[in-house]
Amino acid sequence: MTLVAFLLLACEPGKAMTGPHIGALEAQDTTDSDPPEDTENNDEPGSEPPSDPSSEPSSDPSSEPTAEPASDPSSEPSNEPSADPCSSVSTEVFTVSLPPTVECDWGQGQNLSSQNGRIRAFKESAVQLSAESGEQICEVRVPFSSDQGGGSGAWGYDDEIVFTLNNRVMFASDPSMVGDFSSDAYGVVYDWDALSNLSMPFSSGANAWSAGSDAGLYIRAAEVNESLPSTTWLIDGVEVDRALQYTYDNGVLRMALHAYGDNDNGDCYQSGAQFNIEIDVAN
Ligand SMILES: [Ca+2]
Ligand SMILES: [Ca+2]
Repeated sequence: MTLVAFLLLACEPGKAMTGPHIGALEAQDTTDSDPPEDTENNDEPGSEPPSDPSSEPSSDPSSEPTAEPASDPSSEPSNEPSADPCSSVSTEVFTVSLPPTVECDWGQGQNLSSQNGRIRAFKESAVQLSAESGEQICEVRVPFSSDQGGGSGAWGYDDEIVFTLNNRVMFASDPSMVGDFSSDAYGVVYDWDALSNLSMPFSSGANAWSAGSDAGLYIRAAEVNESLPSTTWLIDGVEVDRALQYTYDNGVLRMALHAYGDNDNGDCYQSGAQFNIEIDVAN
């Protein structure tokens, strides 16, 4: 194992919810035949993604798109013959689990006190993987990229939600939430200070913002402790790759859900998501 996964949970462990109300967003394309360590084993009818053979990656995983032989005759022939560490990789499959959150901690940490109609508090559910010293992450494949076909399942949130990849926004439940965020080479940078105390959109999710071109994201706000069966996470692969460049540059991969509230019991709710990712590490 060359990568270490650990959870950064804002929710109190005792508040982690289990039960039939909690859905799990699962990858549509699960190429790993071994079942991951899924302790929740959700068997909700209708929440299982269809096994669509057309969602299989069309590229042979052994064909290593990152391997670039020095075919350019103008390149210096006297240099080392194989300088690209990613010319030979090993693929590891990780099950990413973003546990559910509920109930804002008003006035604690970075949270503001409760106030009706304003974005006052958040709860974060995050996973981070770090390469060991000297290890090079060559490629990451995440199901929510349009390059991988997306992931579908039962999922819900209340009042609003933002999903980030390497601290760059992949989607937000309302466009107004990203309006004050800045951008850099990796994408739109998440910034709680720019988001806090804005007017709470109370959006349905039908007008959600996603990075890049609309690739087919489908999210909807839910009642607390409920999830909606047909959620689809699907983000423009160009923007996913842009955010993943941070991982290739820094050896760290982080994904986080941020759920928001204004003043109600049950705010800062999201029902939890789970999916598999593949990581190519240089041999
Ligand atoms: Ca309220
Ligand atoms: Ca609320």
